[in-house]
Amino acid sequence: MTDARFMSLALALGRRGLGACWPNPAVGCVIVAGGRIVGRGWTRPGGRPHAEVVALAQAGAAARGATAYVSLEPCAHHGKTPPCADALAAAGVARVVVALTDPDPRVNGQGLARLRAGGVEVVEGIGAEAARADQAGFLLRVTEGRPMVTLKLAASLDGRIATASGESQWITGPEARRLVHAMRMRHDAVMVGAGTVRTDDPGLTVRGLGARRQPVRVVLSRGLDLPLDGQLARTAREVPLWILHGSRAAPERIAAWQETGARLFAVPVSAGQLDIRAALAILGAQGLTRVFCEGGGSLAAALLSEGLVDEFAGFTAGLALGAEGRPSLAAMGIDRLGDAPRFALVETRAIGADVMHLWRRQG
Ligand code: AOF
Ligand code: ZN
Repeated sequence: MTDARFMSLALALGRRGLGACWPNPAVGCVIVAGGRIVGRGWTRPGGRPHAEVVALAQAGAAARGATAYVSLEPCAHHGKTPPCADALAAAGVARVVVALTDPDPRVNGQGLARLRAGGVEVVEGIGAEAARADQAGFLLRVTEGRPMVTLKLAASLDGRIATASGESQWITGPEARRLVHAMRMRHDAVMVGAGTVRTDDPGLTVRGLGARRQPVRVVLSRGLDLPLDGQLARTAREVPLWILHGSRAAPERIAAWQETGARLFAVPVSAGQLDIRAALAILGAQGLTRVFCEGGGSLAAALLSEGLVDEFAGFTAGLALGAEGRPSLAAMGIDRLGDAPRFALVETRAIGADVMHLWRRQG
């Protein structure tokens, strides 16, 4: 097998950790000796041990003279564990193939330098494009201080999410809804606006997939006028619930929500709306790398308008609801096509009776 094939295995292993490793990246590692895989590892839930440590433990003495494929530059810093770069060199690994350098200032090229200093041959950039997509959340948190945002919208063929009377259950079928739960599990947090909480009373948990870890539930609500007797309030002690509210929300509402076990964060308000960039900066500062936004239309439009939607998962169901149906997005004030956020198609998937298109932000 070629370097590219082994790296794609390392990337696939790394993806297993997505949603479970924050604030750390989900890294994958494959160790190959004499053309055989002798060790595999991926970053463990909570972010430690690192992928290389797991793979080296499996490889044991077979690591001597082997090649290690790692989806992100091995770390160079002494955290709770010694640097992975040193561990690879000490195990006698002869060659390390790396997809991407790690922009964390504690690493940032120093991992590769340590490997070279230890006499290890280093090859960079194999599988870099795929690694950049997988690591988008970690990279954005380190370089821009915010998590990546995946926006999910499920709509009719004509882009409507409910009838005029508000009926919306269900537009997409059970297979699509199951895929949504699988996507939630691959993110650190699920985020919705206050309107969605008021109309749908969602639980926002991952159900039916044997999930051992639930994503953090994030609600944005300027005035904190959310039902205290709904599913979120009832489960706030079991599954983390973070509420980002306007800095002038009523103190008694803040106190009542704190009482439920939710964590509250005040966000500046600009032009009558929560400052969405400030909100994402708070989530990034808390360590979140991947946020899955499920609407509603106002929050989705705000994120899109600000160019903050990195991936867009659009589910389309085979029915038409007409102009009286409710649109999936609030107004975005776009007059010219040139001002519209644009996305490039990554994947098309038939799912039950529906279709899912995955798009990635352009630019
Ligand atoms: C690796 N392999 O599997 C991961 C790495 O808090 P610490 O000590 O665990 O360090 C966290 C940093 O380690 C994180 O910001 C990133 O730079 C790197 N993550 N490195 O060699 C891994 N998850
Ligand atoms: Zn490490």
